[in-house]
Amino acid sequence: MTRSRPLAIWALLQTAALTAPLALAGACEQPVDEKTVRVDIEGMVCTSCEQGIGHALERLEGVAASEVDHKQGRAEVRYDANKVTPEQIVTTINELGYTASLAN
Ligand SMILES: [Cu+2]
Repeated sequence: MTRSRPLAIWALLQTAALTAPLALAGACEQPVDEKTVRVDIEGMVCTSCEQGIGHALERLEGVAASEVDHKQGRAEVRYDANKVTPEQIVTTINELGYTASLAN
């Protein structure tokens, strides 16, 4: 059986060639579907409120950036719609003790 060894190596290479791209595809990130949502927030009274909400939002996976304005009582949040929903953003703010709702 002198041919079994090269054959085994050939089979191994074939397997590697077939599975390597698949493995890479699996490790690949989903495409980013970036969106912006505006949230009305009641209960903010100072810049600490803005910062607390901003930090909480940016800890949410999928939130790219947020701008929170306590004077206007709103926030603008950039997020990846493949990772997080506007509802999760609203819930996160509500859990901090504010009253948030999606702005139209
Ligand atoms: Cu405050």
